[in-house]
Amino acid sequence: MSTLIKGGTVITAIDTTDADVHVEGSIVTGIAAPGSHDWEAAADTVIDATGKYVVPGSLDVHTHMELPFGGTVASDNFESGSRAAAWGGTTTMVDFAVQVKGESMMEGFENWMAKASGNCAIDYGFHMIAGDINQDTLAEMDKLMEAGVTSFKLFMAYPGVLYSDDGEILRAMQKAADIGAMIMMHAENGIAIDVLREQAIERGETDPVYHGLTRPSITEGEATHRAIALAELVGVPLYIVHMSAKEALAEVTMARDRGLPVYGETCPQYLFLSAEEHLAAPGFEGAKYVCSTPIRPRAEGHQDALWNGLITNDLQVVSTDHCPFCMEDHPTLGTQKQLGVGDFTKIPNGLPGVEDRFQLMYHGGVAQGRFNVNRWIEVCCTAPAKLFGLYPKKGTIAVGSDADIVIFDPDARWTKSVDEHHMDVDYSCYEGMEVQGRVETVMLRGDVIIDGDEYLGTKGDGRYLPRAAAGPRP
Ligand code: DUC
Ligand code: ZN
Ligand code: ZN
Repeated sequence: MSTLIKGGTVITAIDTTDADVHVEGSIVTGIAAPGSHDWEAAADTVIDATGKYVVPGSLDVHTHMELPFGGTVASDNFESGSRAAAWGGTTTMVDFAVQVKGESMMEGFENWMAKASGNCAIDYGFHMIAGDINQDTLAEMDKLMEAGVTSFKLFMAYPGVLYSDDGEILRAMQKAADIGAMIMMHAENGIAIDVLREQAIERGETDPVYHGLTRPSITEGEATHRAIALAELVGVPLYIVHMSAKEALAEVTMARDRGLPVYGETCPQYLFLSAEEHLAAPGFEGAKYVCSTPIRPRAEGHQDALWNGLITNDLQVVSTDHCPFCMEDHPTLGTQKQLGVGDFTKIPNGLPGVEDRFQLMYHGGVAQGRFNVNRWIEVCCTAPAKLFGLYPKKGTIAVGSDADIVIFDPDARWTKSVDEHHMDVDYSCYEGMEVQGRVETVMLRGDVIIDGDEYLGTKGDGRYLPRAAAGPRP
């Protein structure tokens, strides 16, 4: 089965070239000047991409499909969430398997494998959330590396649930350094935040806006500083997830300037939404935007700092932290965001985004003139693939790479709405937003799975991706 994609502009993190792309089976087998090779006659399928961008399928390396959280479960399961990802031009996701207290890491990994396998529309891998660090579970990290889980997430937030103290963090970092793994950090001072939350509730401050006010940016900056210090002590690569605070970005920037292998990720919600407009929306509306780290006040300059961090490469990756919960009762999962009516601490943390990210980043990054198309591909495709051991199989268009390819219309203008998205959640964070740039066709390993308005894939198309350790520093 061979496919020719002709007439388009092929964009990678480095190059922008008018070229034909030849695909044989699941692999890219040729990239050449338009019409210079006689591929058309023998091709089983010819896709005309004239006037369109031909870009790599993107990677979302931070999703939480069907994550149990705060007495409910994220509303997108692996089937619905991965299909929605495909609609948005994402062909690889790396989700988080969770080890809870009292459980082994392997149990956590096997549980998440069972949820995902046979259900995903796109290729998938796992990071491991280490929720119970002790001598036995640390020893298991070798086994996880063998299974292709080469990154471990720790929490400085959520005391009593997923929280690790500094000693546990240090031990996990030491082990990760020994075996060549990456440490991912949810960097917020959860102990301080818990005090602020308790005090707010005592004062009767129960609305969603207090979620953000009790997780001030200084608590993210402090935790980021501490995480970097511990990682430096041990000599382990550190990736700070879902950064929303300028103070945290300043810490990552300083660490990188000192030459440390420290990396930063942000998400569209921190680039496009604000505490003033969204978290502080009237009534219970702000619950839609409750996630951790929180969406921050635009007036404090966090958004501008984050965009700037993407421009300067102090931030390397844009992922989503996709973890949706419905505002009204979910048909099978029941009450979700409304668990927190009258008490913001009970609002499940998380919001939808897996379908939005790639197109939004074109809109905000390229169409609005902040960076060029190559940087868009770098932060959404190439850097995540490199950092998480999937490059060059994923994250670029090159001879020998998987034929995960998106045909993208850079001129299309459309309005985002819950009515047109495919995520299993009853609102869009970007309702009514007019955007430029749209995914038209999506190919997963040589098969077209999205063609305009049609989903052509089948449940279970996605394959598990055992990941290598991160390569030499990207
Ligand atoms: N943050 C969220 O908003 N949801 C899930 C986990 C997390 O860290
Ligand atoms: Zn987190
Ligand atoms: Zn997360």
